[in-house]
Parts: sequence; structure tokens; C-alpha cells
Amino acid sequence: MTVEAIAEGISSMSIRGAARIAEAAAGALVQEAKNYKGDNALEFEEHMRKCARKLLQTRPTAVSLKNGIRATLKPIFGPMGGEWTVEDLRKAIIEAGEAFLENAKRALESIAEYGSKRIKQGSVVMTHCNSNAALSVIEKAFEKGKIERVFATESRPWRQGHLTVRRLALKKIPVTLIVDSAVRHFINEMDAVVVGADTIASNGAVINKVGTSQIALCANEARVPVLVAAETFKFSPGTLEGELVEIEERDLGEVVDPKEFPGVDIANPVFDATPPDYVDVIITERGIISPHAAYQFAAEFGTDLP
Ligand code: RI2
Repeated sequence: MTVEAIAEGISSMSIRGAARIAEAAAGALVQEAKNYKGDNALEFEEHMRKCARKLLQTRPTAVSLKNGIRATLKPIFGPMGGEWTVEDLRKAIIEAGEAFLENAKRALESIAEYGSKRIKQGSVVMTHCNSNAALSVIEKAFEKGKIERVFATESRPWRQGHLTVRRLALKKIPVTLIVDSAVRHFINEMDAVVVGADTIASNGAVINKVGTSQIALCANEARVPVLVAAETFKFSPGTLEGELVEIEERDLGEVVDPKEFPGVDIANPVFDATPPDYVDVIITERGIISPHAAYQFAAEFGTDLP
């Protein structure tokens, strides 16, 4: 697929999930590098930067998208001088992008394994939205016979919870779909909350699907541990330098048809920030850390942008 098609897929959310959008962007850049026809290295570099900018404009919150692009285009951010040919650059970008994709795949396996060890035998767990990383943990724990039931929130407005319950039901994992406002009603029955992340700030704040912070607050009050499953490419280097995470505001039509509510203002922020004090652990492919240790991964991708 072309960069345009992938960018359109990410904007419209036919490609979604923080890791998937990063992988789709990295894959699109690799493909673009493979297909590039010109023979001028500087023009090639500018072309790749332009493609990356197009992908970056799609969704603002998940830092995984920026980090996936940074990892793939690392060769052009490095000291290339005038020495590179198109072929050198093409090879370097393909290698960097494929390494990012391979690492992302392996990361999920490690997160599943590490995270599953933190789930107690006979657990009932709650999840929010549709996170591949969180579901990998839950599915691995189920395989180990530790999970009795999963409660999944609907996750308004886009209802990613429907994807979650269908996926779990296909795997024959007992699952209950609840509306977002029923979280506190059920929270005392939970042994853990397991969610993903779109971005983790250098202070350990977790930016995830809107509603996550309310769930974490309820869990904290009920003494239910909150486990966040996230690859290290979801840690934000920009926040180390004071950047604030932009919370995406999506189309109001995702909430209601505004025409049916004349005179009513509607807001549709699709992420929120959970302070580190409401997160027990972050499960990464490089180990389980306290949210207060987030800074150790935040610097890794650098802050270069095309
Ligand atoms: P994985 C999703 O964002 C959700 O907020 C989910 O929790 C997060 O990305 C992480 O997902 P959206 O694309 O990377 O649905 O773990 O807005 O799959």
C-alpha cells in the first residue's frame, strides 16, 4: 500500500491501535524506499521526509507513530554527509524499518510472558478499549489457566470494546461487555485492571483511551492494581524536553449527530492522562517497571522529526 493509502487508513481509523499505526507507518516507509526510482540521494531523502510528514499528520497523540518513523528514518537523521548514494540510503532505511517491525513483534511476546506472571490464579480482570499489548497479557494469562473472566468496557465513542469482546470470545475466553459508566459498579469484583498505552510521558503519566484515568481512579479507591502493557516505543522523548502530549479531538459525529442537537456544544477528546500514582506497573518488553522509572526509556528514540 502507498503512503497515501496508509495515511488515510490511520486517519480514518481503519488502521488503529498505537502499535499498529507505528508498524503501518514504518512498513509504508520501507515500501516507499523500495519503490523509489530516482538516483539523487538528496532528493530521495527529501522525498522520504515528505512521506514521513504526511504520516505524522494523521494522528497526534500516540508517540509510537513518531517513534516508528524515527526508527525507520534513523539513517537520514544520522551523519550521512554527502557520501550516501540512493542505494546506500535505501538499504539503510529498509534495514532500520524492518528491524523496528521485528522488534515490535518480539516485544509483544515478551510483554505477554512478563505480564501474565503478574496475574493471580483465578483472576477476573477489566480492560478498556482495544489494546493488543493488554490483550496479549490477558490471553497469555488465560492460556496459563489464571483468568476466569474479562470485563471489557464499550469504550465510547468509537466502541473499540466491541473489537475486544469479539476477539476474546473467539478465543473462548469468558468475557462480559459493560458500558463505560458501569466501571465503578463492577470494580470491587476485579483482581486487576490491564490496559494499554498510546504514550507514556517521562514522568510516568499514561496517555491512553479516554476513560482510562477514571478507571484507574476507581481501581485505586478499590485497591485493585492497574497494570499498563506498553512497548518501549510508546515512551515519549519529547516530554523529557518539556513537550506536552497533544490530546486528539476527533470528529463530533463520533459522539452524536450534531445536527440533532442544535445549540449544544459537543466535545470529543479521545485520550486522557492517568497520573503515575494511579498506575502500579508498566509491563514493557524490557521488563516490568514502576511508572516513576519511565524516563529511562523516554530518551531512546531522540526527538528528530522529518
Ligand atoms: P496497542 C489505542 O488507540 C487505544 O487507546 C489502546 O489502548 C492503545 O491504542 C494501545 O493499543 P486508538 O487507535 O498498541 O484506538 O496496545 O485510538 O494495540
